[in-house]
Amino acid sequence: MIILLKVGIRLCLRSSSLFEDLGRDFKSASMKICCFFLLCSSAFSLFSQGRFNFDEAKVPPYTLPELLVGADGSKVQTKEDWVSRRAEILALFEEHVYGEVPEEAQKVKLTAEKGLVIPDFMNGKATLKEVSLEGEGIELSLLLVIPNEASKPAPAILGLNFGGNHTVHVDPRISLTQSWVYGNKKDPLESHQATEKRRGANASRWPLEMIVDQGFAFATIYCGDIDPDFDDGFCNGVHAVFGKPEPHEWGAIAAWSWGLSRGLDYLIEEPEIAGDQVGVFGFSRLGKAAVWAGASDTRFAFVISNESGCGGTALSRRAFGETVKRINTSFPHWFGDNFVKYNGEEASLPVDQHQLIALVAPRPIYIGSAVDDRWADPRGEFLAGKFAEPAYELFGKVGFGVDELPAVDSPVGKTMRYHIRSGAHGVKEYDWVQYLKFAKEEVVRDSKD
Ligand code: GTR
Repeated sequence: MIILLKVGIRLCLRSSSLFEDLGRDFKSASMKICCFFLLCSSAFSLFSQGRFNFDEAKVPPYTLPELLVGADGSKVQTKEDWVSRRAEILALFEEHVYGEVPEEAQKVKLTAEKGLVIPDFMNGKATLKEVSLEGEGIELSLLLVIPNEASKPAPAILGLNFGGNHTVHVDPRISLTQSWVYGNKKDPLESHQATEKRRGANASRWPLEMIVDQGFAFATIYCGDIDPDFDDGFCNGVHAVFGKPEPHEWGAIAAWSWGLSRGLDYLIEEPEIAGDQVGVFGFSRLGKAAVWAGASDTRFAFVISNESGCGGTALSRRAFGETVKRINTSFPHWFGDNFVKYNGEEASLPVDQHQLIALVAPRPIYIGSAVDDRWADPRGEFLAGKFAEPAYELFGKVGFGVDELPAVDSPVGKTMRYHIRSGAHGVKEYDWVQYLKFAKEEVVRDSKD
């Protein structure tokens, strides 16, 4: 909107110099109207942006729901006590936030149909396999990259991608997705069908060589194979297969998480993958899905959240950046319909996101923020991790090990880790260097102990 404002002012100035050149009477009514509307819309946008708080000093006090006190008031003191408290928290997130996965969807077993195999992928560093997970009219295309040199079975990282599997690497042999894809300003894609143009378009987010060089396999599924990311009243994707959800049932984030679990079903059976060392990774909206997948499916050995923000690892009650009302308004299809009740009413939510992180305990979790990604509330992500620490402590696990937000580009913690990277919302090489180091230290090493 700053740009709009500048354009509006520039047009006003240009129109006034035009009068001088051409005479006052020449000023066209349409020019005036155009300038007026541009200025009004910029002012309106600035006003609405002002409804979101980006000032630390203006965050009002808030009280978080108890982590280690059961619904009946009993105190959780041991990891044995945690079992029932964990179940209560999980049920609250299902009911009020992400929505429950319908029973038939929980029971589904997809069949793995093997497809393309490229044994010399990335100059022979890895073998690429395409596997189609099918059943009940669902077809999820999983792309798997297995290091050729590393010891097997290999630990793996599974993450959803935003644009189709062909966008994660430039190799022309990777199949183009057949699912609905997003358009953008440069390439509006009115048909919403993938084209060659986007091959490798998101490759910078997926440093496959680095992942493979560190001995990890990598697997990805396009989120649109599970549920296309637009509001269609829950009529497409897996929602179409299992029926229109009730208000307490799944939105797109829960559907994407469900898809991640179907990917894991396959990886557990894949002989070249260490099924007990598969972590889940996600960025932004797909980071929200990754954390919910890790929280709800304990078979995921570790969780990596890259700037998942509101509805991910940022506290909802902390009034900074994106709010529950805003996310439900911009993306009405992401959460279960019950979540709308908490628009502007974060204080009455029965849960907050520190409890989501606690659901991952005692498994390792890495929360990555970026300093200029204020919309996602980096401090709120750090604090959610901090307030989840007591659940990890029940298992003798170490949390971040610091009380204050660390300096930029200085990761902290052990089983629970956190960094605030310099720069904006995105996935950078810096992030992956930390995530792989963490996974090696916390997961691969542990399993060999
Ligand atoms: C934003 C949304 C965020 C985040 C992001 C993304 O517009 O407000 O919650 O998820 O999109 O996924 O890119």
